[in-house]
Amino acid sequence: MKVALVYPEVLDMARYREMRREFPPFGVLYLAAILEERGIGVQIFTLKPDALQFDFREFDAVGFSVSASATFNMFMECRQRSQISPDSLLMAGGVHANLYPEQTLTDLRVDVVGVGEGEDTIWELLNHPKSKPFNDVNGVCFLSNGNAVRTPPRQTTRYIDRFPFPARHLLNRADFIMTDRMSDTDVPMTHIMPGRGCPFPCRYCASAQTKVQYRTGANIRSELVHLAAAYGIRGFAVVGNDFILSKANVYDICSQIADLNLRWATLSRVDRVDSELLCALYNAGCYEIEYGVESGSQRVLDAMDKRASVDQIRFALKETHKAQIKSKVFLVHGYPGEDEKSTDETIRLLDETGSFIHRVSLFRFVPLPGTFAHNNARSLGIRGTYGEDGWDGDWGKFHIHHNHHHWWGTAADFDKLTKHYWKLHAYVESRWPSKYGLTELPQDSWASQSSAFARSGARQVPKQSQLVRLIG
Ligand code: B12
Ligand code: SF4
Repeated sequence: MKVALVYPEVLDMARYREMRREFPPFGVLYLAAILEERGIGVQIFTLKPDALQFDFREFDAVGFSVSASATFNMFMECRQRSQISPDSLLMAGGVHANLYPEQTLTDLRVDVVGVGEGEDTIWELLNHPKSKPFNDVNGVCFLSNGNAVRTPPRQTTRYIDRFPFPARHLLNRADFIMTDRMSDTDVPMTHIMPGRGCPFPCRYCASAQTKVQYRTGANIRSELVHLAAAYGIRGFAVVGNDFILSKANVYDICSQIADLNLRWATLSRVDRVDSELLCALYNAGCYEIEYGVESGSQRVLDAMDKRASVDQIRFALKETHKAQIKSKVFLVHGYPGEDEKSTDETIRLLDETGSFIHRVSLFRFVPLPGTFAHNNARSLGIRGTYGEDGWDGDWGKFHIHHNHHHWWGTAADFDKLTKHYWKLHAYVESRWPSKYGLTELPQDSWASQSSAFARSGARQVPKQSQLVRLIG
């Protein structure tokens, strides 16, 4: 049996002029690994704005991995233009499909959508005759007599060490071994995913309240040892949600990997670190922590339900500096309620803590599908979201880099908000200049995705309530 797995590559839009790639798709790589382990041949196809059409006729099954809503238009175009055997099983999964299985099923015209963790689901689907209803496979959505039906949810695996390591060998080496990522050095590195899920409720993030799963230190060590032997990595970056959720897990990982002498970077919330933990991270090779700071305004942090305080931000940045680890700060400007005062509070905080900060990434707020903000758009005064009046069917607008879309407030409010954003942007650029002055949306992948959308005619969005019927 041969399976094609399809994922969209997007460029790192913060560094688009260098044509810098984002890092590899872990969903697809984990699925490919489990299938290969069971003797199935897998080929990975990468969607790019100029490569959306493939010949899949030799494959028994095609799986679309719709990892983010922003790329849904690319999948639509691929589905319409590619050649697919009528006997192939067409499947979809990924974050967007998990959020909107019925919409994905009908718009993408696939046989079945996997909802949730996919490793066991995809295996069961491939062993299931396409002609029979998928009632006996948990965690899927499919059409039955013209209605979309969902089967009972797939139980999430607790012990994720059982999954084989991502099948990176199916990609070109340059797609996962990178030399331009470790803070201005050319250390060969790759990305690894030590866990899945996040228990926090941040209202702008689609990872909120997902089931947390950890890999053990020993399992991560084996992956790193393999990556060093096979590809010569000397560093790695942690991918996923916030790394420091369970301190016990982080201590376990640090103690397991310290002697590998790898340089590495990770992500954290500000409220999860203390001096002892930072010391353990440093001793295990950690050289940079990327903090979700988001704002210097307590009012905005509270509105976001960030569950972190401005004092905790100060503490984390100072202690990280003391531990000789660099800090990168992520900011989100423009959550409903943001104004000049809150913008100034963020600038003041950056001013005060600036000597502890090595890099800053500034984003404008986008109500990403799957977030509290998206799901409560009306009460927050947000317009243009899926399922609400004014929804135009264009998923391409849910990207987060250089996104100047007007989401909430009047035109005058938005003008003010935009002015405040540029004020903060100017401060950040003056202190942590990016390689390029990034002021406009680049005319590359997102623009092409939007035109792909226009050509696809994907505006007929069925109402979820018309489609869902739960069977159990
Ligand atoms: C790592 C990551 C990235 C990486 C890698 C992306 C990738 N394609 O894997 C990078 C940095 C490149 C990235 C980029 C972007 N990302 Co991102 N990313 C993540 C993150 C942190 C983890 C994703 C992940 O690897 N999970 C682990 C894997 C194992 O799980 P998975 O992908 O869901 O796959 C499992 C199942 O879904 C299922 N499955 C997947 N595919 C299929 C297919 C079939 C057929 C079946 C049956 C099952 C199945 O099985 C898999 C294994 O269990 C998530 C947050 C999160 N918690 O999900 C955000 C997240 C997915 N990203 C997000 C966004 C917005 C983006 C960008 C649009 C940002 C931008 N540039 O504007 C781009 C889009 C890139 C793209 N190509 O899709 C949002 C998406 C929200 C939304 N509704 O759109 C998330 C949820 C983060 C957030 N802040 O809310 N991202
Ligand atoms: S922003 Fe970080 S802490 Fe908040 S829900 Fe998302 S991943 Fe979790």
